[in-house]
Amino acid sequence: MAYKDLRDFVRALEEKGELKRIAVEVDPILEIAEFADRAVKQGGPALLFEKPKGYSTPVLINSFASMRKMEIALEVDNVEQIAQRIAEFLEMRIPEGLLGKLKMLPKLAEMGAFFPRTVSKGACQEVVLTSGFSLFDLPVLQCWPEDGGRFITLPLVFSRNPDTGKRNCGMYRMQVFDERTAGMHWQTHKQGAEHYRRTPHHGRRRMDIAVAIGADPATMYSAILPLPPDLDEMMIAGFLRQSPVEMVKCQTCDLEVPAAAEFVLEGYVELGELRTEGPFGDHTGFYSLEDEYPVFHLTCLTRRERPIYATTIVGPPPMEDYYMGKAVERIFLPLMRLQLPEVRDIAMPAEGVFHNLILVSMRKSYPGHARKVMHSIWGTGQAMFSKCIVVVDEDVDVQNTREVAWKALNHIDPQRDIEFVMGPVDSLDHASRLPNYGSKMGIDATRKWPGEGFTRRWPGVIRMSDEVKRRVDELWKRAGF
Ligand SMILES: Cc1cc2nc3c(=O)[nH]c(=O)nc-3n(C[C@H](O)[C@H](O)[C@H](O)COP(=O)(O)O)c2cc1C
Ligand SMILES: [Mn+2]
Repeated sequence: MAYKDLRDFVRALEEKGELKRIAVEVDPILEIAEFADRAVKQGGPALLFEKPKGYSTPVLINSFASMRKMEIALEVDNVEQIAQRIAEFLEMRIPEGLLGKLKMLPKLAEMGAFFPRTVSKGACQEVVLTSGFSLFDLPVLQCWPEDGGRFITLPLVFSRNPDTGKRNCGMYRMQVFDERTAGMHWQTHKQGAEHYRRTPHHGRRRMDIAVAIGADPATMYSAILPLPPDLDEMMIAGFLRQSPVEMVKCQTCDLEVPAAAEFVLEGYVELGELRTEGPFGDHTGFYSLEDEYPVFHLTCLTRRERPIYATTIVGPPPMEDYYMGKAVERIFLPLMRLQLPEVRDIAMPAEGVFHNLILVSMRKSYPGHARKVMHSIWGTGQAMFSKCIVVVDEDVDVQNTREVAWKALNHIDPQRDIEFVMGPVDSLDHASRLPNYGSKMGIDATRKWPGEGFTRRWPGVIRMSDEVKRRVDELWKRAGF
C-alpha cells in the first residue's frame, strides 16, 4: 500500500527500526545539521527532532539516507525492482492479434492508474493563512557555519511551462531572506529556470510558484529525478508509488500541489528581480559562493494542523543526497540502455558528487565505440554535466571503483585516450573557467583494437588456474591455515 503522506512514511521507518526520535532540544541553527552529518556517516537512522529549539514543529531529516531507507521510501526490497518495472514497460509493444491486445490491457490500465488525480480538499490546507504568517514560522535549518542564512532544502517547487501549460516540480533550495521572501535557486539548466525565461514571451511579469514541503516519499523523491522537460513528476511519482498522487488546487494561484503535503508556500517570482543568494555549504563538499537568483514572494501559507518539517543537509560526501542519487543511477539505467543498449552498467561514486565522475562499462562493437557512448551521455539530459566519463569494457565491474581505477589506469595511453570537449557544466562546478560553461573529459579505457590503430599485443589479466587453486585449498588447510 502506498504511503498516504509523510507521517505514514515516518511510521514505516520507525517500525523498521530506521527512525530515531530526538527528545532533547536541538537548535535548527547548525546543531541539527551536525546530528544529521554524524548519523549518515555512521549509517544511522532517520532523525525526528521533536523539540527543535524555538519551535513546536518537529523536524525530519535523513529519511532517505541509506539504501535501506530508499527501499522503505519506495516500498521495494531493492531499488533494482523499480528498474525492472521500468524495463518491463519499455519492452511492452503493441502485440499482434486480438488475444495479444487483450493481454496488454491490464498493463495499460496499470499505467492509467498512475496519473495524478485532482481532489477538492487536502490535508495541506487544514490551516490557510493569508496574513500574520512568516517563513520564520518554519524550523528552517542553517546547515553550515559560513552559509548565508537558513535554507529550505527539500522543497518541491511547482511551476507551469507558459508555452505548454505543463507542470514541473523540481527540488531547488530556498534561502529565507526575510518573513515573506526567499531565494529561488533553480540553476540555469533546470526546468524552473526555463519557465522563468519563457514567461516574458507571454507578456507576463510574474510567475506563479507553489512550494510543497513534506509529502509521501515517492512524491518528494520525484522532484529530484532528471526527467525530460514537460514529463510530469507527479505522474512518475504515481508510477513509483503505484497509486495516483492526489493534487489540490492552491488557494491563491493557478497551480496544484500534493494534497497530503505538510506545508505549502504559495506565491510568485517577479521577472527581473534578483537577489544575492548563498553562500551555501553544497553537495560538492564545498561552499557554493554567492550568486544572483530570483526572489520568491510568499503570499499565502497553508499547512496541516500539526505539520512535520522535512529537510536534509548536503556537504562532504556521502550524505543523504548520495543515496537519493544512487537510486536514480539504478532506476535510470534501463532508460539509458534504451538509447545505449551497449551500456552494461554505470556508477557514480560518492566522491564524484554525481556530476564530476561517471563510470561506464560497455560492450564494444566497433572502432571508436567508447567515444560514441561518451558523446551520447554528454547529449543526454542532466548527464550532460558529467565532468569526467570513464568508459571500460564490459568485464570491468564499475560498482567497484578500485577495480576501475586499476584497470583503467593500466589501459590508457593518456594522450591518445583522453578527449576534452567544451559545453555546459554543472552550476556547482567551481573550477570551470566560466560559470555553467567549461570543459569535460572522456577517458576511453577500453581495450584498444587494431581498427583504432593499436597493433601491439594486449596482455591478459593475471589469474591463477582453477586446478591449482583447488590443490592449494587442500594444502592450505594441511599447512595449518
Ligand atoms: C537535496 C537536493 C537539493 C537540490 N538543490 C537544488 C538547487 O538548489 N538548485 C537546482 O537547480 N537543483 C537542485 N537539486 C537538483 C534538482 O532537484 C534536480 O536536478 C532535478 O532533476 C531538477 O528538476 P527539473 O529538471 O524538473 O528542473 C537538488 C537536489 C537534491 C537532491
Ligand atoms: Mn522536470
